[in-house]
Amino acid sequence: MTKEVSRFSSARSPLVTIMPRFINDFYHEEIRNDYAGLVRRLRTAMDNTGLAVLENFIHPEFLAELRSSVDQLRPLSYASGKRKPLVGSELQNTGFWEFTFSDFAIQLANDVLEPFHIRLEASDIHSVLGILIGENGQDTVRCWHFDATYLTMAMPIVMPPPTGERDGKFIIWPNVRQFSQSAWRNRLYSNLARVGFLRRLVKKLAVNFVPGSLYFFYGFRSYHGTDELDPKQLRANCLINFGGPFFDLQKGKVVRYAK
Ligand SMILES: O=C(O)CCC(=O)C(=O)O
Ligand SMILES: [Fe+2]
Repeated sequence: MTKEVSRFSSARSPLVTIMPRFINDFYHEEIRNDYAGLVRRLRTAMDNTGLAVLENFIHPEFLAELRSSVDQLRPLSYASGKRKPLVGSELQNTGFWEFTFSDFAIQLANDVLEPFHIRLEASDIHSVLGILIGENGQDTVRCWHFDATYLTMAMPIVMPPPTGERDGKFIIWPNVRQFSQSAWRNRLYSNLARVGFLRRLVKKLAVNFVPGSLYFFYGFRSYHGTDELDPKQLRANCLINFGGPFFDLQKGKVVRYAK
């Protein structure tokens, strides 16, 4: 067995000794004793409902740190007048970076995706911090789309109070297509989605993200986006993006998705 295979084996917990500080205390036992069960639970929820959740997964102290990073980064996001999602080195030296490139996050993503015969490396992971506030923060509202990713994790940091109206819900039409590296099929589905066909085909979920919880969905397979948002409200969400069919193709990796 090669080193890489054993490293990403889902059979045992990767975290027998060191528990990352971003994980809330009451997950430690489950991760130590039944990591494989946690992975299965996530995969089943993603397959069956389209969205998996680890409630209160982020340690409160770490979440507080992320919140202060949002406050610090906010001016950078609006420096040009228009909103700019923060990516790459802009997130360096923050908890966002620490989580994104942790052994835990990459191992969890690989284990969840294992049945598809997908292998991710650190260079396949890209985080985006979206800070929405004011009229300039409205650019992404109701811009439904597919992500390019196999797996997207959403790590909400600040969310408007869930009043039921214009509270920036996350809307998802989950698993409306399979993973594929075919360019024509990709275009076809994007067009079908744009004209509303796929949206009529499956039931959508509308979710008020809760800061501290961690959400998982198949980005490439799921049409989704942010619903209407009161411009007076601050909404900050970090998306952690894991690989994708066309990124693999660009690298010369042709993948036969096992399901
Ligand atoms: O924050 C959200 O509601 C989703 C944003 C999203 O899907 C994206 O940035 O790709
Ligand atoms: Fe997205």
